[in-house]
Amino acid sequence: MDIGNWKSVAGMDETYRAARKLGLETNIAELEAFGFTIIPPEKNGAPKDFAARMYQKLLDIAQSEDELAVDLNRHTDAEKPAYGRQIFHLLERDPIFIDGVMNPVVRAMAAYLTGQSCRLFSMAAFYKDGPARSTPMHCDCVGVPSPLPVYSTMCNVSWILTPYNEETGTLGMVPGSHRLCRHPTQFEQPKFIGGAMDDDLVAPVRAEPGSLVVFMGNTWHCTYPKTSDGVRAHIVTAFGRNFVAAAEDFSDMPESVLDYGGPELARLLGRRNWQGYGRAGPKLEDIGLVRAAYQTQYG
Ligand SMILES: O=C(O)CCC(=O)C(=O)O
Ligand SMILES: [Fe+2]
Repeated sequence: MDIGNWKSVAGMDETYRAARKLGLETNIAELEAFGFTIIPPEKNGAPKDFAARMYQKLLDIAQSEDELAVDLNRHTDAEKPAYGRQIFHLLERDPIFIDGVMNPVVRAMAAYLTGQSCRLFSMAAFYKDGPARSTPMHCDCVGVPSPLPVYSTMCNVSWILTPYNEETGTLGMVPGSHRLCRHPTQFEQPKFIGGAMDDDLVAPVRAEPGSLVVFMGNTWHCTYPKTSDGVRAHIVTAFGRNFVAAAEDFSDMPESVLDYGGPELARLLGRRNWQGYGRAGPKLEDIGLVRAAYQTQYG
């Protein structure tokens, strides 16, 4: 059907038309039904070699950055939320990471899940070289108490950079868990992580490099133990609704990043936030940017 400029779903009309144009309607149906979807490389809206170039940049950073400069990497696997090495604050390191955020498919999925006024929450690489333990079952609504809102407060749009399957320690999703609106309890760890939950409640993500794995913040996920040698990596572009404080502090982004990404990147990085004002109070135009979000969930 034709999607009109429908006031009752203001924001979704435009987002849906964009998603349809990009061939993403099946992915939206999968997100609704299962809480996650895999967008294959041919639909990722990027040049063919994009994921390979992004991966090469990540490898360069992994080699040149002191792993222990990242606080989480100084802790034992048993203490930290995700196993393996993490690499943060990527945007300023190469324009390819900015392209990874501004990609039309990434943006359409982020707007579908967290509204057009969504902002970038973080961009981080999950990087594992050689065998690694599983990351326990969790959902990405960090700090949001249960019951979680039925709509997504957060979403995860991840660039898969290496082959993802059980042996390489892929993500394991619990299909349908996005409707439970709560965090998993300690009893909801699968047997392969040492818990009591049947392993067949978890669906492994099988994806080629260049795929985008997209899931709602409420969707439960973990990772399979990595038994393969070599590197397995994905880069998360996480988005949050306009009222969610970003995990990452983007205030030190060089002007060159903002010039490259343009006004929409600046907005995504919080440069137009109405929150955080001083004595002069918030700017009316910036309050105006989130007004649509209290008319509908899609603005
Ligand atoms: O790769 C991992 O170990 C964890 C990944 C994850 O939880 C995520 O991308 O949200
Ligand atoms: Fe996660």
